[in-house]
Amino acid sequence: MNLSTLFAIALERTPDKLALEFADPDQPGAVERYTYRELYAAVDRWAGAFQRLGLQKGDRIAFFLGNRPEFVIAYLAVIRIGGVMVPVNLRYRKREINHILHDCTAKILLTEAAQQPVLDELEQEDLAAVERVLLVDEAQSWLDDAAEPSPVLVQGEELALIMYTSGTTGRSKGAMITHNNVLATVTGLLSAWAWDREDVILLPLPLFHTHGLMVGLHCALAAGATTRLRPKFDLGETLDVLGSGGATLFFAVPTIYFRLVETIRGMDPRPDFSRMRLFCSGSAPLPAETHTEFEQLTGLRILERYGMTETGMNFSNPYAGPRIAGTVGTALPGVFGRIVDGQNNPVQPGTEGELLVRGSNVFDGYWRDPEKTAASFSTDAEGIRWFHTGDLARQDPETGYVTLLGRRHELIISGGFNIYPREIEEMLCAFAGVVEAAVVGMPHPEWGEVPAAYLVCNGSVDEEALVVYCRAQLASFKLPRQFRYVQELPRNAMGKVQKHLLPR
Ligand code: MCA
Ligand code: AMP
Repeated sequence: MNLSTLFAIALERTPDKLALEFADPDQPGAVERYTYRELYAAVDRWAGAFQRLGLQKGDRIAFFLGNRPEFVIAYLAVIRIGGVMVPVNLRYRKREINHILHDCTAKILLTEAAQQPVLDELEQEDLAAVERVLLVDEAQSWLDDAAEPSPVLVQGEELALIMYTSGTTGRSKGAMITHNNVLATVTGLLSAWAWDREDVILLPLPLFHTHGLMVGLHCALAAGATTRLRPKFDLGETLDVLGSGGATLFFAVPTIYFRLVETIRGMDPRPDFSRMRLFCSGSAPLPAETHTEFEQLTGLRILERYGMTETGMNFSNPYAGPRIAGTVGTALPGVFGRIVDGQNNPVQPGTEGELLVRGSNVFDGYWRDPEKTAASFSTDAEGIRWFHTGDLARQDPETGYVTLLGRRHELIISGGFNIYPREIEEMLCAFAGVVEAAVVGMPHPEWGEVPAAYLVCNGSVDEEALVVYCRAQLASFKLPRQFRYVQELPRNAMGKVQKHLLPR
């Protein structure tokens, strides 16, 4: 079994059912719709075209593409012929894109005309490994109606995706995700959340990340449900669609629930979400106040779950049982979790430790990085290999539910996007006058956390120029929201910066 064979089930059972609807709230009236039959007919054409353009089994194709039907069609075409899709965060700039294109040696860069300003920044050197840059807006020139794709045998253990995660060492690393990994997460979620072909999901989350792609799109396609894809989250349209019975499912990050609560609180009458059967939250901790107020305002209790790029989904509150605020519930079907101490020995329920997971959902390792791969796994006394999530957790002795307490590493999560301080610190230290930098996450009601930078400078630093410099080098969500100037950074006897002593 591979992903394409799983998705083919819906095509066989309900070919004329609506698979995908795409609408851009900024362009009212322009709606694109595809039944399953139409969707997979387009997938065939694109798969044949990619083969003619030289994409072979195992080749990487980077997607620098917004949410749109062509993203879905091209992705399904790529995995159908054994290609490996490498999604790139649309907010990334030249330096971040360059790293990914070089690291995965992408043969093709698939993008769109709307990204032209960023494409213009890319130089020959950035695209050295790339044989072709294709704009989906010009697809008609390379698609051929007549050509059928040649069949390719794709095994479950072969790669479907390389997804780049923010790196603790400053540069992101590619998580190798196989067809089997995705199949494990998708089949686990289909049963855990009772997906049904009558479901309709409103999906404004970016398809370049696990939440939108794996949890949203994959499950909908596998269930034979309908996806109402949007280019981005739009508060007004979301309330219109969900409040008029236009969806049964909505998945979002806490920042989006925060915005929904802020708005619904002032609405009279309140929106009618009676057709909705499931609101899910993940990617960052959902504050208990948001969870509680959402229920007070709507009568519906959000289901919080926990996942990672490297593992897909791991834990979930129950669909049918009690959903407890501040917890991520229990392990999903096929996933095993264990909380350990510093020596990797399991701790008693109620005790804090690092959460390890294993299961078919867990990725193969980091692309061309056996050292980081080895450092992320450990083997227990029975010879079983566990992945170290880096998340600190505690299991409730009564309910068995797990609460996440923080992270072993310094990851900052802002609005569901990950930021590693080290990457920003290295950038800041390369700026004239900055001697040392420490970046920390400041609590923020809407974004969860935002980065702030403590700087030790040699003389005065032109902050305006520093901001312009950061904007040119970093995705905008990584930009420090505050710069604080200090004489020195607090250090311990070993000389290591004590970030917890820096005021937040
Ligand atoms: C946008 N901005 C942000 C963020 N998003 N700043 C901090 N954190 C963010 N997440 C900034 C932009 O850079 C811009 O700054 C300004 O806000 C307005 O941008 P805009 O695009 O209009 O923002 P928005 O549309 O309001 O976006 C907010 C959002 C979006 C809808 C919450 O960030 C989003 O879709 N987040 C979801 C991310 C996601 O899917 N994560 C899942 C990862 P300026 O004006 O200065 O340029 S997968 C994962 O974590 C695991 C596996 C899991 O468990 O799911
Ligand atoms: P990423 O590598 O971008 O996929 O982010 C994965 C990280 O997001 C996890 O290791 C957690 O730290 C965090 N995360 C995901 N879901 C939750 C959640 N429900 N509560 C708290 N943190 C979460």
